[in-house]
Amino acid sequence: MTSMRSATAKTSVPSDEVDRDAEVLGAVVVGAGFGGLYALHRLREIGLSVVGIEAAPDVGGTWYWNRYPGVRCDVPSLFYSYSWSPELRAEWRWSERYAAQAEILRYIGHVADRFELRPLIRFETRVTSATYDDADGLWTVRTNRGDCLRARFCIMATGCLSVPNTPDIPGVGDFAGPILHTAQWPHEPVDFTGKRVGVVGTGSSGIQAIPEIAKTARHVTVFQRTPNYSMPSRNGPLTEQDHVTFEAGFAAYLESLQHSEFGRVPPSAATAPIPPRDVQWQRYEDLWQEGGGAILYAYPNILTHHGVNDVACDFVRGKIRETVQDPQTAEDLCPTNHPIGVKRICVDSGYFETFNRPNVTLVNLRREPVERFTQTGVQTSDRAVELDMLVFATGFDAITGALLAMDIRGRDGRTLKDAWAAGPRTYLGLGVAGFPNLFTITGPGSPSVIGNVITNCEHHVDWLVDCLQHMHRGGLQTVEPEETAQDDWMDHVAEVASRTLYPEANSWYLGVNIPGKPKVFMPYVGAGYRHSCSKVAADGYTGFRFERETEGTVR
Ligand code: NA7
Repeated sequence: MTSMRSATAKTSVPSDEVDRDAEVLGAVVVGAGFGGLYALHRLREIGLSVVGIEAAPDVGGTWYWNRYPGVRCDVPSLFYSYSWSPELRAEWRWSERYAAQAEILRYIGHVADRFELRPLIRFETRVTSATYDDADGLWTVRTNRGDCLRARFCIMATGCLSVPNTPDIPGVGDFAGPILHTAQWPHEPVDFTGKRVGVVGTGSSGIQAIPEIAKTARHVTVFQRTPNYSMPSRNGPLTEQDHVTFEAGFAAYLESLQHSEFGRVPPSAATAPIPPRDVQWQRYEDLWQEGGGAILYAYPNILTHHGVNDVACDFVRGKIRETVQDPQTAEDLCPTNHPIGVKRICVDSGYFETFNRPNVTLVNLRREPVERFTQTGVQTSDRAVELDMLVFATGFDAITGALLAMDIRGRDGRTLKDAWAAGPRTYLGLGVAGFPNLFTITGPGSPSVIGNVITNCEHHVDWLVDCLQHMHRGGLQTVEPEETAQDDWMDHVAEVASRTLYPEANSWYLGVNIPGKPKVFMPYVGAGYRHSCSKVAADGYTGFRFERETEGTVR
């Protein structure tokens, strides 16, 4: 039930720390990736004074930082685009089916220029804390540059893949050569010519980078802890006709987003039949030839039923064995400890073929663990590998990492770290009980990284803008989830995941890649998420409670 209550008079920000004469903003938006830019655009459009804060020197979010060789989006470019501006769609042309990072960054830069968003953003500035003041219902946002901003709303568009994970492997500090991380890649070209390069990690980033590095390096040694399922992208140029055809079907595509989406588990999964193995096999073959990650929607129950998923796993393992000439290397590259699709499926350009090159060696860390890094390379249980350069493709403290890196304090000074000590808790992935007027774009408990993150960002921004307009119309000062609604939602998120194969993998969806992180399945993988959000709004924001404006409220 939506409820109202009057503001309490507690102050969690000592008054001497805050410049109370400073201009009060409508909103601060943290992050200038796809979510943050759209939030800035929409919030300004509805008349809010808004400031964006971005740690990087430019827009782009994860696409600003991840510039390693071979980096591409695993969602087709035509879909991995903003949907909200017909003009933008009409004027932009993607050159390839799967855009490379540089082109995606150009696109984001173009959006920032075209919609004049850059002047709203303070670049090279990192938010260190955000503190809610019970006394006046405002957030105080501080940065590493000494800014102290006061705002009614705090929009966290900090991204799900923005805090790189560098594992603490013994001796890594002893290594004398350069150490690079795919998620913090240098801006100047990295020359691998004549170099012996070690790559740790075989998720999407490693799988994209390894074939490119191998083209010029003297030798690449791949240190693999878990093999992954990867599908060929069959990348290629896009034509004008491709864009025209896409636009012709655009309305239907938007409509389809309201229901179920790629990568989510539809209700029909529970009752869908299990097709005969040969029928499945042929379908997977067709999708393999088509390229991309479409295997995940081959059947509604592929992510819920081993009878379907196992056949897809066998199929991909068969492809790996067909492709990789050395039988032991092929076996080591075959994923066996998790179902397909329950870690984000990888989309590659010649990954498995790369292991046929004479200058590429696979080290299976399950059989041959790393003992330590040394000054000249890596000592495994079996051998010393001499290296000139080391590349960590070891992923991210995903989904919650960036939120928890800031000191966020809600009512009564309670920290988000404390509130999420046992794992993240949100209502719809949009807000957190006890943290009024704070919104999380693609937060934990929402589909977030499942499917197309851009459309997920757009949906969250549109939802919160509607909510803000509802508040404006009703003279409402604050909004926050009811604790019970949040509990029910998180139970639902967990229950939906438990009916799938997702929990069977040690994935970053569960947080298990980060030592000490609570093991909680974070994304919402049910269908009908948008419908749930719309219904909550249509029913008067059920599960959220509001406080009324009082005299002196800043609007
Ligand atoms: P991922 O998918 O988290 O992959 C990270 C890889 O690094 C994965 O193979 C990990 O093995 C490996 N890893 C992590 N820590 C270690 C240690 N200590 N030793 C050896 N290997 C390790 O990150 P990506 O950047 O590739 O992709 C993230 C998302 O970006 C991707 O899903 C797309 O959506 C885009 P593990 O599997 O944990 O055994």
